[in-house]
Amino acid sequence: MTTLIKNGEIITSSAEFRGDILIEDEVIAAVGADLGNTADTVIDAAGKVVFPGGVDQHTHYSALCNTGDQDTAGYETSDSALVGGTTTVVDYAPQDPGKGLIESAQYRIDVRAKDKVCVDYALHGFITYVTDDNSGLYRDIARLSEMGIHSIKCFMAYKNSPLHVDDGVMFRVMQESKKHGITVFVHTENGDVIDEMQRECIARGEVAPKYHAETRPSFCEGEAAQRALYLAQQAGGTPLCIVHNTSKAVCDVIAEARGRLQPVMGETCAHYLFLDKSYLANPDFEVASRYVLSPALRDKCEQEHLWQALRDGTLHTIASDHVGIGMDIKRQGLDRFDRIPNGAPGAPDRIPMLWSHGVEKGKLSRVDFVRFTATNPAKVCGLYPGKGDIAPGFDADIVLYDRAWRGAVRWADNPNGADFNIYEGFEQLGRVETVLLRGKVVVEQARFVGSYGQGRFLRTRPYGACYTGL
Ligand code: DUC
Ligand code: ZN
Ligand code: ZN
Repeated sequence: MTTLIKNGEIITSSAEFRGDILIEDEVIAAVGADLGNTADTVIDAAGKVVFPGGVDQHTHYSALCNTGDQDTAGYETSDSALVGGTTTVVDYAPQDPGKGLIESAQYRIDVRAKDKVCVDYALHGFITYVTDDNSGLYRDIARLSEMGIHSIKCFMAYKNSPLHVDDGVMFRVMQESKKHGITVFVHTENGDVIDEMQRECIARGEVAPKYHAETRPSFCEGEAAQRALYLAQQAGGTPLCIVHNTSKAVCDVIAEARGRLQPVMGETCAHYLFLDKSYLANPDFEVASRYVLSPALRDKCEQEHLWQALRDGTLHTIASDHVGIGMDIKRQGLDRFDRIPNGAPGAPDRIPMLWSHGVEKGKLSRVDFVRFTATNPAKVCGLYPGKGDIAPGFDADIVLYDRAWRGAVRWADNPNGADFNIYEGFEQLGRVETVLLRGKVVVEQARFVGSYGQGRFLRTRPYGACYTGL
């Protein structure tokens, strides 16, 4: 089965040119200026921009929220990520209650994702039950590699919750991870300081959503990153990826570590580039609580620092931190901001928002857009080569984007598993028109035409970008 995409404006991680892409079965066979007209299917891409399917390295499908006992929206809602141009996610696999990392990840593949997932997916291990005896945890880290998992997340925030990983355990996790080719993904916020600030704030009767940002300032992010990096160095040089960076404070710390050649990669998320903490100040809880994310939205001036950090190589990837929770779950924190479950959906909007407000506004070159949304995440997560670029031998995960389309972001146009969209009403320049997943058309005229369960579990390679370079 061959497919030919003709006459597109192709953008790869290193070049832009007008040309054709020949696909044989699931894989790109050739890319060139004119590959003829002979194929089982020919797709006319004239007037369309053609780029690799997005790789979103940070999503939370079917996962326990950080407060309460409810799950986020399931893998069947990843259809909307595809409609938004993302063909691969690297999803977090938290420990299920009473289960270890391995058992939880296997259950996720066999039950949670099976017959539902629409995108290809890899998994990050995710420590959510630290106990007094963590020998089982360390044994599981040694076995993650056998399952094709080469990353694990530690939360330095959320003191007093089962998510919190203290410095001692994190240090041991780093040592074990280094031995087994695993990159440690760290949520760097100082849990002690945040806890203290939150308790003082609540005691003063300051309980509205806007205090979420006031009680987790950016110095907490910078300090925790510094500590994590120092510990990783002492643990033997464990590769780190510092996730969802929001501020100059943390970017300066990452830049300094990279300057001394420490293996560390930096991620930011689309919402930190386009939203700021004024959204949390909305007097209507139903609106403000949508923007309770952690780390918190910052002052607007931080956005420029993040763009700069992307351009200068301090940050490498732009993820969504997609959390499909609706207002029924957000309302758990109606009387206290610290009880509002953190996170918001974003996977479907990452590509259109970055194209509209990054590329079209001159913040990002087209090639950088491809690098930050597809190639670099594939590298960081050990999926490259294979995913994240347009070149012979890569999976034929391809987006045809109609630059000329004009409209606005509307939840109703691409429902995301929750009942709101944090970018509702933002101008949208262009839209994802067609998506191919491993050579098969799964989005046509901006509508999902694939099947539930079509997504494939992807085994990652050890140490991510340490071998592929960034
Ligand atoms: N961290 C995440 O990575 N996602 C949601 C909430 C959080 O704290
Ligand atoms: Zn986090
Ligand atoms: Zn997250």
